[in-house]
Amino acid sequence: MLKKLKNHYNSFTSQNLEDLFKLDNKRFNKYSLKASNLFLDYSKNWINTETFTLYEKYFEKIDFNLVRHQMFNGEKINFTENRAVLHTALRNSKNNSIYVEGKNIIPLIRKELKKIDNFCNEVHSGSFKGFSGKSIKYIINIGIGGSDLGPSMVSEALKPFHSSNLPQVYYVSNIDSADLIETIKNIDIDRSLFLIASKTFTTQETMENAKLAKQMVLDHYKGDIKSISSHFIALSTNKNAVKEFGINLEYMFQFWDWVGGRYSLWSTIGLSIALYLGMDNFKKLLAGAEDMDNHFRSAPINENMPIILAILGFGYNNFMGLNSHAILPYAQYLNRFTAFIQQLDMESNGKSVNKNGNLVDIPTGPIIWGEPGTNGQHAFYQLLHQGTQKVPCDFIAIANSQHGIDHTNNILLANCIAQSQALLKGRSLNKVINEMELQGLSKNEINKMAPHKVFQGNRPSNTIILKELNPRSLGSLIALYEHKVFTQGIMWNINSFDQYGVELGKLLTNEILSELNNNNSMINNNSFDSSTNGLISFFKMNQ
Ligand code: G6Q
Repeated sequence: MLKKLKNHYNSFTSQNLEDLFKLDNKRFNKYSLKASNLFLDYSKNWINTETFTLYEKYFEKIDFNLVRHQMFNGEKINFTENRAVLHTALRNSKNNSIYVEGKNIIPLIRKELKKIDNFCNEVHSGSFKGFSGKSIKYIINIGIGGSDLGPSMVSEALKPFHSSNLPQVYYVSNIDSADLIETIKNIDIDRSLFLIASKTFTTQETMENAKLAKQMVLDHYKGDIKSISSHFIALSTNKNAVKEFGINLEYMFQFWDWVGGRYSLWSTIGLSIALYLGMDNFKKLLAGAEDMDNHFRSAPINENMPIILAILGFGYNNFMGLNSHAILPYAQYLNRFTAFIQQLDMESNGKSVNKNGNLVDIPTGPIIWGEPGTNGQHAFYQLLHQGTQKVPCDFIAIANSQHGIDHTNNILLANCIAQSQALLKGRSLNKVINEMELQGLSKNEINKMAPHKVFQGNRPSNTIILKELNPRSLGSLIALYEHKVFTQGIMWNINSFDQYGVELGKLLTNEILSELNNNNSMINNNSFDSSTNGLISFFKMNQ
């Protein structure tokens, strides 16, 4: 099957994307679709009806429908960690029973959601008070990776939905103390609530930052330990560690091992979102994701938005050697969106061993990167247009401005459309020469300059449009990418839900840390290479 797909993609190499439009004036209509609050134009890609026919067969071969069902149904598809993968259950408003190890988890989810709701009411109404009796105005989420990127991206994206009577939110993730120190400058401890967000409650960065914050609060209240339960709450799966830290278990918000870190914003890890934007908005975010879940579960392959994105990426990565993918939101509020998708995609599908334990013989997850437009246009787009490698791009645009300033919004949208058009059409040598002749340039000048002004074009892109950036459409957008990544994981036959690749660095950090912390000038660990030794010594000599 993969051979057939390879031959199919080989036939594309002689097809210029722009010519596909010339051959078929209905191409845009054929290769665009609306689904759950989003619109996708994928016409500027190598794709045709045969592509879908071939992938339909491929999906049968890899039992795609079965694995998709297994995920939604709570089977332990994360087999290396022996866990179900059920972030979709967190936004399931209908189904009354999904079982994990014989236990229906839906009532557990509802209970925790209700707890979030009640707590938001307490904080928003001012009945939850800090140790000195003042209401809460500042939320500081301390967490990293999956316990930070999702909530911080959503809070940034939906800023216009924050009303000024709700608390402000800050996110501290980096072990570099600058992160916490700079945040503390903005807040008044009497009115602050620290959310310690950690699935395991053992992550070094989060626990060290949490301890620092705890010490600051204790110093502020002259060492009175009772102050901690008024200013710290926990979002975690690890009751014992939360208790040991000194957080009142009444204010521990639970989630479960079947929620992966990078899929956890829908769980109690999203508490900061609900506190900052209000519970109604948090529920709309969940509803938007559920819209996309329903679409993903039911639409046929050629009308299924996440599957279409997955197919396109799979084809580029595997058969056309395009191993990098840019996510380019034309929306300042989506400033952190690419960073979020980067983790979602690269941590899920950055794998080189398949489900059978063998090394893969095809490329898996691509490099995901990008920045919001139009800023990126003045930075790295040069390479997108004239570099030696083609980079498939996802442009993400919002039809309506958040602030009713249509004039600048249309400039933004025009830029977005122009970029995908330029990638498609390019600018030929003949066209460049004609333009230069019209400008009255000499033959010499034209010969010297013209090659540098040529754009090859023939570069693929998608454009995803949200009518408005609101909780519901954002929920759908995030779930779109979650399901794209899931689909590709099945296509590559890898486990998208573990992340052993982040373990080794953690292990080595502790060995190096003990060398950095000891007072000896000699390094005790003789298993280090000379570069590691040299770097440790250099730091020690310069501290
Ligand atoms: C995500 C990863 C990772 C994780 C962080 C934080 O899928 O597992 O980014 O979220 O390492 O882990 P804790 O929530 O356990 O602190």
